[in-house]
Amino acid sequence: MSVAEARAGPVTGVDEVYGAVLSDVDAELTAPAHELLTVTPWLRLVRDFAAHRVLAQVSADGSVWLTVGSLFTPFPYAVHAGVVATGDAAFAKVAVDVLAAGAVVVSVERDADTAVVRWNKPEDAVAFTLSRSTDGTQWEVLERGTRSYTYKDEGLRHGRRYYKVAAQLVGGGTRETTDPVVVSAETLAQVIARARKADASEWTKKSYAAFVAELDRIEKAAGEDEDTRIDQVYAAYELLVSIETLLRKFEVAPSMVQASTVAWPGTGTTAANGWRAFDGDTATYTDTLAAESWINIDAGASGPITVDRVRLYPRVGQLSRANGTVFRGSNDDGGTWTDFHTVSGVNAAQWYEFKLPERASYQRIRVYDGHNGRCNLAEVEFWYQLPDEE
Ligand SMILES: [Ca+2]
Repeated sequence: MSVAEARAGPVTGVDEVYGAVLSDVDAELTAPAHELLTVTPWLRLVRDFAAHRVLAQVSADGSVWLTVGSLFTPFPYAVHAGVVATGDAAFAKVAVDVLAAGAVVVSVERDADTAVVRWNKPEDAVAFTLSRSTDGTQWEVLERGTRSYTYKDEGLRHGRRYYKVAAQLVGGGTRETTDPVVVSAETLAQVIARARKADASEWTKKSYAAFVAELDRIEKAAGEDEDTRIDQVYAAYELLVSIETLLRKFEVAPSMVQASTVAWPGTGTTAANGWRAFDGDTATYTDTLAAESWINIDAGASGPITVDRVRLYPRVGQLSRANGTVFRGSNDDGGTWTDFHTVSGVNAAQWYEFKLPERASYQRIRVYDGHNGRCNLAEVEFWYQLPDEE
């Protein structure tokens, strides 16, 4: 490992009234074969003093920069900055530069086919106009007079997009970006590589196999137009069918349910008290009379109850009472019980879903509360997954 150091402090002649001195540190990284370093051996740190922000940018050629990181750094005006490379890398051609005071600095990031354009706010700027070009010559205005400092531009699947920003100044007039930023769409190889990283467990086996087969076909169709093949990869995502489509809810009927006591302070029946956790209404909840209590669900002829996921909605106003609730099952008429899930992490009035590490299947399920939560659950649901057939 080696270290390159560059000093970026105040520079004589810069108008400090603006307080927006921007310092570039350009460095070329040389290192053993590493994909990212091979593709983008240039690194640049841009410090926007006024915004206390440092941008990390990479480049293939030292002229077109893509922002890959950003850090809020509330340091004084003058800092001595050291730059360190981890791993077996070395810096070469290190240079420090200073941008004009009050400069409009535009940067761009890309996530798949979305470009995110960001710019700073010079002190004398009141609004901004953002323009885009696909060739660096013909420009179209995307935003005029905006007070935002960011713009999300979707659908970047081919070619390049250039962006420039003009600031409207408080005293009238405008100041434009010195250099437009440019971002390239992913290559076909990158689009395919990203597609292949899709998590197979999120999709039905059959649909995932069709997706992979389509990727294989596109990859082999070397004679076809590259842009067409990129569009085909995006279209292939439509073949994927979520595994969630195979989930089914076990229908709990009122006749299956019984709480260990009637409802607090002593009303109704034990069946009615238990049913409040299954009646489909998040405003109603089971509320027992004892510190140790439970709700039994006996599936009867509809059993067993097969469970891959438990979903629940806590009692609004007593959210934490859901935590510590134990789900247990019995196949010997309640003689013995096996715990299969303990609730934790509930702290908001919302639905919670718990994926069981392995399937539970029982004739009877008990929602057990030994922590004085009074079985205060507004809704409980048992979900199972249909077989995922090839
Ligand atoms: Ca309810």
